[in-house]
Amino acid sequence: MIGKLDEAARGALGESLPEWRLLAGRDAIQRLFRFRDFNEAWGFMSRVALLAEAQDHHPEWFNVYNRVEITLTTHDAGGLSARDVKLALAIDALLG
Ligand code: H2B
Repeated sequence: MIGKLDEAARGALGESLPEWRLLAGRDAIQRLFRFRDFNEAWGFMSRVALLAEAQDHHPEWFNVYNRVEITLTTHDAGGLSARDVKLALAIDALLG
């Protein structure tokens, strides 16, 4: 069973994942992505889907045309865990 992030790891989030914000009201991080069009957004989502399968860790997400909103939390832990940080870093790395 994976545990939740400790205080030190939470404190480091602002530096390692500056584009992600902590959600109010739930233990999760979220980032909004905006692309040129749906084709680019869907291409990105396809790459994130492959990452998610490879890591066996899956996003909550919402897409409208060129916008993708990704929320990460660990359902097995009931909140943020190292799995969310790992996936968020890999998602950021997709964007170069
Ligand atoms: N994704 C997320 N975001 N949280 C989880 O707890 C989780 C997951 N658990 N993907 C995984 C799959 C688990 O259900 C499987 C059985 O490994």
